[in-house]
Amino acid sequence: MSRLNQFTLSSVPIEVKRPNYDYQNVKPGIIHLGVGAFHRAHQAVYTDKLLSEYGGDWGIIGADLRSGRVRDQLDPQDGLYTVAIRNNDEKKLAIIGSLRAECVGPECPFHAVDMLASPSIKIVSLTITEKGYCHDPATGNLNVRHPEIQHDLKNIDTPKSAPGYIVASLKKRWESGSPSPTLMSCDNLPNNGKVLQKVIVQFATLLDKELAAWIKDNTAFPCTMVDRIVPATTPEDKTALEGILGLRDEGMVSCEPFMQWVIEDNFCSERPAWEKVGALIVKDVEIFEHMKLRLLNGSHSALAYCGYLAGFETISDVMAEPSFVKMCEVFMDREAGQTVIEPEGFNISEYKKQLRARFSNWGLQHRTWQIAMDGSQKLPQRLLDTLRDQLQASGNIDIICLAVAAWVRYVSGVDEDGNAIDVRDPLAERLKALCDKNPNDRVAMVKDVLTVNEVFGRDLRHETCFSDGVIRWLELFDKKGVLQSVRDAFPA
Ligand code: NAI
Ligand code: CS2
Repeated sequence: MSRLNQFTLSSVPIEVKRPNYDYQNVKPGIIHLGVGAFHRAHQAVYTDKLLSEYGGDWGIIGADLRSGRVRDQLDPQDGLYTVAIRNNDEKKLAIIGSLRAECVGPECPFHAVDMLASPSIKIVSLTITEKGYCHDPATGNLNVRHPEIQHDLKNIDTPKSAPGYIVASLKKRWESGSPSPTLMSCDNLPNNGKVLQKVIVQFATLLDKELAAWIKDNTAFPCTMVDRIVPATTPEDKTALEGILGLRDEGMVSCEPFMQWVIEDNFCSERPAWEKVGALIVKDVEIFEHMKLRLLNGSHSALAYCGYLAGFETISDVMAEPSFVKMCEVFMDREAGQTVIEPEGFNISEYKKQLRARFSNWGLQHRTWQIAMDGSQKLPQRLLDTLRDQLQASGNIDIICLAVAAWVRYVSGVDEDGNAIDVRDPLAERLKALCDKNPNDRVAMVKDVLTVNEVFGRDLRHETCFSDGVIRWLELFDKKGVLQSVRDAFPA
């Protein structure tokens, strides 16, 4: 089967949207670190629309710091790939041309640093997952004990970590008198720009205090809120697309119709006019970010851990169970919902209904296992910040306790049928060891797990209403399983 590329593009069905601009000659102005599924379905789509309607030197170079997988998918396709927008049984296709080239850090760190340091690059954006920041999720500080940070501080010319690559490139710019780019995080982190700034400045300070001062004075780190549900691409997705396109597209991604991008107006360089294609440029992102991280992502994690343990493969499967829908409604209205502020012009009750409809979109095979990944890096901003606010307010924390209990059960590495769970998390080993210390004593287990400062800080272990709530749910799960526990608690 032929591949999608510049020569076969004209053969795709007429209804498939394609680049109507000279995508092969667009000058790059952006480097994106972490060219995963989300970037290809979100920032690259906004930028493709901008190039199509307004032009500009805003081609994107994708830089991957882990593997050449995406480069190998896109290079044979001249950077072209398809976004398959799924809404239950509806599907719309668009071929994107904004990703112009790929560089792979581990293959040639010098080249990647040089690309990042190029004066023509005005924006360095990131979707490297929460763990890519090498930070302590509870405090946002750089984790100086991280093996890659340790390596990069001694080998800054051949970095391995994202902070290392970024500081190495800023050092080159500083030394050559080139202006700094804007560094724009698009990861699901609270105050993501501030988290990025903190780890970059703390890393640079350990390397060269003058460089750190230059970065502080010359670089901008806008915060963003990003939203589009983009599951990992499956072989079935690619086969189904092949049947429609009549071409093989190894770089395709599937996603929902909804997309939203809120960007802080804080740039030290030129930027694409993303507001012309639907992004919101605002003074303060925080209320948008709270709304999204706590309502969408908090619900997502609760549904993922409970749903996985209850034996559901995808989020839409979980939402087909009325008691989980009820749990989600109560969480959104009485727990997370009470801690967020409704942004001007937003109808938050409509937003919550829309979230539940988005979760129920069975056209997206969004696996509970995928969302359950990296929970140690996700829980703080998705559930524990809400918990702290609730502990100071009305104390509605029962579903947060339920979600944390399901997470503890999940990271113990054994499901309700006694089968091993393939837990993917930077702290997986440490968490499992803590759970294995007292496998049958939930009080001791919870006490041990709450000592993980990177996740729970130093305060939450002292909140007995929280620890007692988690213990209660864990003991309920032992007695009657997650599904029955949720059905009894949230009769639909
Ligand atoms: P993905 O697995 O498709 O891509 C992850 C990317 O991060 C890859 O390029 C990988 O090489 C890179 N990466 C992973 N660990 C890294 C590390 N330690 N250092 C440097 N790079 C690293 O995941 P996807 O779907 O693209 O999501 C990435 C991030 O985008 C998420 O973690 C989240 O922060 C954000 N996001 C994802 C959404 C989604 O629905 N998938 C929606 C909203 C935000
Ligand atoms: C999901 C998010 O995988 C996960 O943790 O909760 O990627 C979610 O799909 C996005 O934040 C939606 O914008």
